[in-house]
Amino acid sequence: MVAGMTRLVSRRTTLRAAAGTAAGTAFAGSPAAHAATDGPILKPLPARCFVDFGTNAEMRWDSVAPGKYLTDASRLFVRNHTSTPRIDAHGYRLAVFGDGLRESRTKAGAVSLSMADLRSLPRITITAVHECTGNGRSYFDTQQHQPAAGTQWTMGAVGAVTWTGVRLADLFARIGLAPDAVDVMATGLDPHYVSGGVDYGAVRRPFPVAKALGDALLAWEMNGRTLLPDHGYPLRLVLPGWVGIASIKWLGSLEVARRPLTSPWNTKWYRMTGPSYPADSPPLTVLPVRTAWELPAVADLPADAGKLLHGRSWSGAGRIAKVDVSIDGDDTWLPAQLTEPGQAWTRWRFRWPGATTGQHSLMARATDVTGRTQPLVTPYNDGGYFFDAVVRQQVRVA
Ligand SMILES: Nc1nc2c(c(=O)[nH]1)N[C@H]1C(S)=C(S)[C@@H](COP(=O)(O)O)O[C@H]1N2
Ligand SMILES: [Mo]
Repeated sequence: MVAGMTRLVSRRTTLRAAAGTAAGTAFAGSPAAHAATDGPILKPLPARCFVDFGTNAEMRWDSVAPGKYLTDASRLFVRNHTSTPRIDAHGYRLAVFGDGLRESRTKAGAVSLSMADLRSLPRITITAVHECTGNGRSYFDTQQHQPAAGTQWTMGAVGAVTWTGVRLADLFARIGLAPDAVDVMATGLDPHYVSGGVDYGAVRRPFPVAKALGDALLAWEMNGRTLLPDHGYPLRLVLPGWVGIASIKWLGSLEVARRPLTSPWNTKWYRMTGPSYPADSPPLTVLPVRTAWELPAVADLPADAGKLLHGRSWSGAGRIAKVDVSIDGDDTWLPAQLTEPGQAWTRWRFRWPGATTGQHSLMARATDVTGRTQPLVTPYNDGGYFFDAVVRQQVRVA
């Protein structure tokens, strides 16, 4: 395979050298060559299953089937900075360049990989939690009375899916990295992100080489099927356990550098900012522990004995060890039954004995194997990130 990749790389280099600038325009670095958009989100967003925010859409937890472990691609939340591009997989190329490659390459001289090239590499399938950094943001307002600007997600900007693709470590082993490579910049092919009159360029975020050589994946399948356009077709980066923004969709290029890289997505956004955080608070990486009930925001339940309630808990760092439920406002906590104990994403159920008629506020909190758990209050941050406090689930029993 190493020899194959060497041939592949040198063949393309030769092609490019021969074709000069013509090949330069054909390559994936230019979104105009491949990306046409005709709506912020292309997949259907039935109101029963989604809250539609325009460029973003969250999954309704009360539409989740308790019997299903993974989240269907058709039901998974979408978070677009602009809109879903339509990319022709045949013309698609991933560009890999930078001075962090063993053989330093400029963008114009990048290693250029087709989907067929990538599919010829060893493939793996992993299961991972996929979640937006700002999931739960609306609770800063509704539960803590301190609103944070941004999409007012409840807890539905999350799912668990399988990803199939090639390990970035395997690709980089074939291309060859410099021993002192530091950072990798992943850049998307979607339209530039323009906000408040400022063009911030293509959506892009750097990450350390250590993560690239760890569990990072270049994925072309979700749940065993070709990626949907909204989720990054034909290729996206997946950084398991990390904030959603780290997993760049419609991946156009990877720049490997021997110096730290920056973009507004790791300097301006997706960091903790606000009165209680230092100015140099680091870019957010590992997702916190969170929990959702498979119920609407206010659930109406009939007043009969022994209600079986369902929910899920997840963590970016580790596996969920236990989930506890309080039906008396934090006085006593009772264990929920975990369906997949020890997984990063687990279903759970809780039998609520003899609920009295009237209004109730239920609490559920998970603890992962690293001991991280959910607080009763999440310290405020301007971006509304990482709301991991216990959500008060409203229930009306009649
Ligand atoms: N190119 C590109 N990649 C992107 C984004 C984007 O707007 N453009 N959004 C990011 C954010 S903030 C999140 S939470 C996830 C959402 O992935 P999904 O829409 O497939 O659920 O993709 C990330 N990758
Ligand atoms: Mo996100």
